[in-house]
Amino acid sequence: QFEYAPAPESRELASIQASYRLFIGGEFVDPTDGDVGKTVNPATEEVLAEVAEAGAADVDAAVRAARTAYEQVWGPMPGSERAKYLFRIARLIAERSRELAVLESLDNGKPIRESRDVDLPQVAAYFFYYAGWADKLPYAGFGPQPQPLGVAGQVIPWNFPLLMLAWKIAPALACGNTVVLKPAETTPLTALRFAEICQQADLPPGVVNIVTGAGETGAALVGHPGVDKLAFTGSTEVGKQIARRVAGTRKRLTLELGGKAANIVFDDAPVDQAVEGIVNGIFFNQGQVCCAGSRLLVQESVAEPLLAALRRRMATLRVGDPLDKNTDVGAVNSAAQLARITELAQAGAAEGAQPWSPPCQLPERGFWFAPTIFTGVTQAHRIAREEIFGPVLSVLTFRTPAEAVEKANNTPYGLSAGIWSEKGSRILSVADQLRAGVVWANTFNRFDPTSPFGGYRESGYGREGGRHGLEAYLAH
Ligand code: TXE
Repeated sequence: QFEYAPAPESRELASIQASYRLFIGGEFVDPTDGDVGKTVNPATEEVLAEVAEAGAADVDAAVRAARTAYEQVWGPMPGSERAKYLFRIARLIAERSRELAVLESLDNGKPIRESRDVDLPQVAAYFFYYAGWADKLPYAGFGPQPQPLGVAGQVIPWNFPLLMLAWKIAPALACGNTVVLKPAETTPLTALRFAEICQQADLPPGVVNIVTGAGETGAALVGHPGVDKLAFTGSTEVGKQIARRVAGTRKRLTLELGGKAANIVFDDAPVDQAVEGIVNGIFFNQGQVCCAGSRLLVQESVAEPLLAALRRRMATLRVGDPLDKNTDVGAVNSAAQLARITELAQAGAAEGAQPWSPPCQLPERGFWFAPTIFTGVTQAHRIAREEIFGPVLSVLTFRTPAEAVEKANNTPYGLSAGIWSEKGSRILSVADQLRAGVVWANTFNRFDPTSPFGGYRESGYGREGGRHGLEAYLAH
C-alpha cells in the first residue's frame, strides 16, 4: 500500500492535457485517417480532453511498428533484459501511482479510495509479478525454448482501465510479444499516461502502441492480418462478434466477458462478515465489475436478519465526489451505462420485484445510480438473469445447498461465485459443483497477480494472472 497526504485529491494532480494523440512507434502522433473524440468526467459531465480516434491506416501503422519491434528488438532480446524494462515500468507506476489514481478516478468515476488502494497497487503488482517471469520462462514447464506469438492486439473495457491494461500488457511483454492496445473510448487517459511511462522507461519504440478510439478502431485491430494474438475484455455480445471474425484465421484468441455471479450465504455464516462481502461484491466500482456478486442467494432461515443488517450497512455508504477520500460509491462510467442500469432496474420493478435504496442525495449533473437491492426476485426476472453492470443487487433465497447450487448455476455465464459459511466441508463441496472459473470463500472480489482469473461458457475463455496467464502469450 502507498501513503498519501490527507487532503482531498485535487484534479490538478492528474495534469490533463487539452488533447491527446496516438502512441505509435514510441511517439505521440496525429491520426492520419481517424477522427477526434472526447472523454468526459462522469461525475460532472465536464469534457476532460479531446482524444484522437485511430482509423484503419493508423491501426495498420501501429501493427507495423509492433511487428518491426518484435522482429528486430523485443523478440530476440533475452528474457533477463526484458525483465529490466518491466521492473522499470513497475517502479515508475508505483512512483506515479497517486497521479495515476487521480487521473483514473476523473476519467472513470470510481472513488479515489478504490483507484488509490486497489487499482493502482494491483497495476504495479501485476507488472512486478510478470517482470519476474520474463527470465524464467524456459524453466516453467512450457518447454526449453518457449516462443512468443508475435504481435498481440488487445481491446480493453472502461471499468478498470489501467488494471486491464496491466493484465494484458505485462504478460504479453514478459513472453516477448509486442502490443497494440485499444483502451475503451470513455477511459483512454491512463493508457495514454502509461505510454508516457513507457517513454520514461526507455522501452524500445514499437513494443507498446496505444490506439485510442471506439468500436471501429477495435474492429480494425481485430481484423488486421498482421495481428497474431487477440485478447479482449468486454461485453459478451462483442466478444462473440470477435470470435466469429477470428474463426478461420491464424489468430489466437482469449475472451473475458460478462458474468452474473452468485454470492451464496449459508445460515452458519457470520452475518457482519457476509454483509461486508456482499457490499464489496456489488457496490465496489459501482457494480461495474465482470465478476460482481450481483445475485445474492441467501438461505431462507437467515434472510431476514441478513437483509436487515445489509440495509443498515447500505445506509452508511457515502455516494458522491469520486475525488473525496470518504466516498464509497462514485459515478457510473457513462450516460450509456446509466441508461442500461436504469432500464434493467425499471424492468425489475415492472416484473414485480421490490427495490430498496438508502436515502441519498445524488448530484444533479453526472451519471449517478443509488445503491439498490431488489427483494422478491425470481429466476424468471430479467434482473436475475441479465448482467446489469451497476450497483444493483438481486436477492433470491434457497433452503438447501442443492437448491443454492441449482440457482447459482442457472445462468449462461460462468465467471465467478462466492460462498459464505463456517463449514469447510460445505464450502468445498459447493465450490466443486459451481460452474464458475473463480470461487471465493468467505471473501469476494479478491485479486492477486499469482492467481489465474477467467471464466467459461458465456463468460469467455482463457486465463489472466499467474503462470496460466503466460499460456495466452506463448506458442508452446
Ligand atoms: O462494452 P463493449 P460496452 C458488459 C456490461 C456492459 C456491457 C456493454 O454488461 O453493460 O458489456 O458495455 C470495444 N470490435 N461489459 O458497450 O462494447 C470498445 O471500444 C472490437 C462487461 O462498453 O464490449 C471497448 O474498448 N472492439 C465487461 C471494448 O470493446 C470493440 C466490461 C468493450 O466495449 C467492438 C465492459 C468491435 N466490434 C462491459 N465494439 C467485463 N467483462 O468486465 C466495441 N469494442
